[in-house]
Amino acid sequence: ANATRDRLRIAIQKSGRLADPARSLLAACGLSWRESRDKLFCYGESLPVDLLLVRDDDIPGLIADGVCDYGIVGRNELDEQANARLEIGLSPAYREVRPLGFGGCRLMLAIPETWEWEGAQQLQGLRIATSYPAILRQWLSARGVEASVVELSGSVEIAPKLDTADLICDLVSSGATLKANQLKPVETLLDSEAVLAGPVRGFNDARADLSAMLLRRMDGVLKLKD
Ligand code: PRT
Ligand code: ZN
Repeated sequence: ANATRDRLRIAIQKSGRLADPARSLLAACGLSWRESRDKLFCYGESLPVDLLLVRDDDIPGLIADGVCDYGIVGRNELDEQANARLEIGLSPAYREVRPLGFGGCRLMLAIPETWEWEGAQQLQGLRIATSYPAILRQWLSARGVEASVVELSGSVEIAPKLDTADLICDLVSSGATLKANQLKPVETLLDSEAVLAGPVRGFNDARADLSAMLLRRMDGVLKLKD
């Protein structure tokens, strides 16, 4: 994990919502690449900064294991995996370095439209479907609520209809998906957006200067954006 390297390696989503904006941001920082045939690795040409194209779920772990130095990932994914690591006694091993201003969404509790929202205590004994079990468990325990967390990797919003859960905790942007499933958002657990995630400790090799330059350029690009 602490191997010396003279190139910087950044993990980004291969395809999905964050893939294009992440590449555009890095290109705006002056980076250019030559893609490998399998399209999983992009070799940095203008600077020694390479890209690894992966599932977003893999990004926190790749940084924690030292396989990648930085990653562009949703705060929701980063926090979920940090909480999951804490639950088993591991330190996060990565941190949020910069918010990036795209991929905005909120992790919210949503209940059937016909219910009246009376607060967290109402959740006692209920079943909540989510892809973010660690964040949800943390939120519930901070409020002294015992509910059962039903972990689903996708299609969380149909769980109440299928009666596999009473309500859900899911990402919301426009709210159209909730509406289409007769659900209404009632509490925000997390305000999320894409972030640059990086190591907890600095580098003691060529990556230190590269990293400083990348952050400087990124700050310049982000400032231009707002
Ligand atoms: O394949 P891979 O595992 O890499 O991709 P993925 O399918 O896990 O992720 P992807 O591409 O769907 O999302 C990547 C990141 O985008 C998420 O982790 C969030 O940080 C961010 N993001 C921003 C969102 C949304 N907005 C969003 N709306 N991720 C998911 N959604 C879902 C939402 O849960 C709902 O089901 O999109 C649906 C539509 O949302 P509404 O509210 O506009 O209807
Ligand atoms: Zn994913």
